[in-house]
Amino acid sequence: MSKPEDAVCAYIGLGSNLAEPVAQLRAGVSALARLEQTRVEACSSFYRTAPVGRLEQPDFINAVCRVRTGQAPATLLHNLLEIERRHGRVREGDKGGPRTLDLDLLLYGNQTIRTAELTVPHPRLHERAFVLYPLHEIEPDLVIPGRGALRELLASCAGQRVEKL
Ligand code: PH2
Ligand code: MG
Ligand code: MG
Repeated sequence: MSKPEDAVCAYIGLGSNLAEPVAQLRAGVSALARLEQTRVEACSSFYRTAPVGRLEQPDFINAVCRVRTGQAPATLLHNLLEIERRHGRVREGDKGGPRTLDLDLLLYGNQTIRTAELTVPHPRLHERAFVLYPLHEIEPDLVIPGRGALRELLASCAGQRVEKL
């Protein structure tokens, strides 16, 4: 990292429910570790989770990584989308449907970002057990900008099936 003092802590959600999801997530974590100016500091366990939204699709495998990065949010987003593409992600008619690899920028420091391309914190993160449980595993005391304590958000989605592998 060229200027470590500029590096920011960011959280990335990983998800897959197609083409060997566990292998997809492992490859996703490796790809994050190869990003420029970026170090993977922590990775949660992998979780088997019930699909949220479109229910008629296979269970997902989900995880969350904490990275320290010198990349600006838009650059990091661009690179996450590029990794998804390299892992066979096809986006036509994708809307919440099955996917080989999904990499979501969940949090970028304590920043709130709203551009045409990117909303941070991720707009649905606070209501999704498949994000909150792995996030809580690696960062139990986290406070989500605009949403409050992660610990308290967890309680509100306790009905969603999430099983640690
Ligand atoms: N991703 C979605 C929609 N629904 N459900 C689970 N369990 N895990 C996901 O990663 C997921 C989802 C859209 O990104
Ligand atoms: Mg997603
Ligand atoms: Mg996504």
